[in-house]
Amino acid sequence: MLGFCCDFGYVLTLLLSGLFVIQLVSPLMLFGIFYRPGSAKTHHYTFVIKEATYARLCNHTKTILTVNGLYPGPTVSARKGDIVYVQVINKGNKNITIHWHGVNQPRDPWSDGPEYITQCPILSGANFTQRIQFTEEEGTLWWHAHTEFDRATVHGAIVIYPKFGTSSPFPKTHKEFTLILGEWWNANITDVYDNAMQSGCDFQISDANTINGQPGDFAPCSANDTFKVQVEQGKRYLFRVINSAMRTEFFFAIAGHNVTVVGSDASYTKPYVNEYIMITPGQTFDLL
Ligand SMILES: [Cu+2]
Repeated sequence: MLGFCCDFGYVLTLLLSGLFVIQLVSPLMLFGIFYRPGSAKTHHYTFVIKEATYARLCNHTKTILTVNGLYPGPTVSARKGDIVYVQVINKGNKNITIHWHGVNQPRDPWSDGPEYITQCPILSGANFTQRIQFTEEEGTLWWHAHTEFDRATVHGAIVIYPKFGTSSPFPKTHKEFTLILGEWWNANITDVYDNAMQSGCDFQISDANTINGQPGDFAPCSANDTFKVQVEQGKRYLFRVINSAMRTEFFFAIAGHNVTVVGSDASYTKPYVNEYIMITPGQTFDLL
């Protein structure tokens, strides 16, 4: 009996100490399994919001709000699992926010962009650093201003590559291109917004549709500046198509070719072959 008691106590002590060791070790083990040095990176970008002069459609020169003077704005690129810090310096003439369209931002919605919903706008003359974590997203998204109609010119692509050691579930491509579909107004975009708000009528229709900020070659005075890509016959290309338009749904096709949809809104899809895609504002498609 005594022996049994001792044995039992001994076993219990062993068990308890074992549990303690397991409790102590398991987080370390998990840490060891999932932590790969250098696998996730931190990136830093600086977005200076400022006015810049652009001319489209037969010298309709106007001042537009931009990031770093660029229209469309700079591409943010990272790998899945990475964290990006964007310091937004507002040198524009109005308050603004930047939104990371389609990024989940788990437990960190406070710099997601929608003005007066997840954050106050960044005042003219102020700056604010926003953190974007790519936890689930892989493929193509975009960022844009989230104040009034500012996103008409304040927008750019987000490209999220697979983690190191993993690859996209579609055949390798020779090269990739980002195509941001958008709209150009000859009028000041703030006036377009204010007129619609004051009258209660629909927004004035844009003067041109654009690809990477350029109207098509059939638009007036635009043939020389049309966005062009060079491709070689027989090679496979990835096109990241983003609809940054304020109000227009687009049909997009490549003459003489079918397109294969392999992703949408930073998620891979079952490959789908068609002659064209229909893309709504805010949406992205990855096409082969
Ligand atoms: Cu959006």
